[in-house]
Amino acid sequence: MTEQHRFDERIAQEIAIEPQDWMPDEYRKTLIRQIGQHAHSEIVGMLPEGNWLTRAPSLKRKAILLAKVQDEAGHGLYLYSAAETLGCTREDIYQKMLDGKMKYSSIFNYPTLNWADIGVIGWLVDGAAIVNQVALCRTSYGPYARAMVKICKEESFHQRQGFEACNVLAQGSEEQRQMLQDAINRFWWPALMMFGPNDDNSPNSAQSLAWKIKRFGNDELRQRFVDNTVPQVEMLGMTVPDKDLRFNDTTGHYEFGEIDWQEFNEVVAGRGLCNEERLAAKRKAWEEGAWVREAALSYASKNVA
Ligand code: FAQ
Repeated sequence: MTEQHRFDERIAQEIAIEPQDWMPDEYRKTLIRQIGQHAHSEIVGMLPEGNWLTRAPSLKRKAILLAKVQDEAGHGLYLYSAAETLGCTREDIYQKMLDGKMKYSSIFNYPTLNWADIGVIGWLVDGAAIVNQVALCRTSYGPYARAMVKICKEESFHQRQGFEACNVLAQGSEEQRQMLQDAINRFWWPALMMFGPNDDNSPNSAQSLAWKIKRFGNDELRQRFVDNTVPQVEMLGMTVPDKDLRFNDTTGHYEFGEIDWQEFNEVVAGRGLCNEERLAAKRKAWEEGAWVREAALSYASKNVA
């Protein structure tokens, strides 16, 4: 039996591929790309919410937000570790992100303008992330699948705290309700974009599905998110900014309008509202943290001797 054959059999039988196993070069490359981008998203994703840590409306909200942002850092670290089991170094892929040669999720290139944005990020952005990541708990690469299990538990807390914060605003003053509706209006479409292009425009989907790296197509997961979330928007007494949204009694699913793919492509190409600001912040942190890396290396080398 050839190595390729053994690999194909493991995939067919749903036996996880582990770091020491033989795998096709393209499978390895695809995983480094996806896990690396996922790690970068977690790390860059700390910035929009970090922006509100010093302005949270109460000590309770501040403590929750601080815990959430720290969780995102932890997710980034698991994911960089999972990527490293494939033979890349985190310095290399991190540098590629800083140089704009590796992507991170489009969603983090939108600004957080008011406190409601923080609730809406937890509710909608982490909500979308969970739909995508629950599916990845069964991805074919063992270290990625295992990282996803812990990450999903934490994302679930993030989603619930976001919904709870939105619920408080929804029951507040007219001004608070307007603030919430405004945040939903700005984040709804970008949240739908998190699932990536439509399946017929998704160059990586067919192969990733065949390798069981992805377990569902982009459109199926996006539909699941819309079906889960529209009733929650209604529960808050808010509206979805989509005039084409309607429930189809026959299919049991919501039909929704066309995503602005031009906007998606612009943001992914680096021309969104905050792309430059986000990368500048990460470059600054990397440069200013050089002394910490040097000190840690020096300490480690003394301990070895
Ligand atoms: N943004 O052929 P496909 C979080 C790129 S959750 C930017 O469909 P694929 C939690 C794609 O990379 C967010 N780029 O690609 C959190 C590809 O480009 P490439 C992170 C996008 O990989 C919450 C090209 O378009 N989650 O961080 C986007 O099969 C709150 C063609 O697309 C993950 O990364 C996009 N939205 O499917 C943190 C989940 N969509 O690489 C802080 C894991 C597509 O060929 C605060 N990733 N592209 O040059 C995945 O499931 C997949 O990679 C998809 C894309 C579904 C994102």
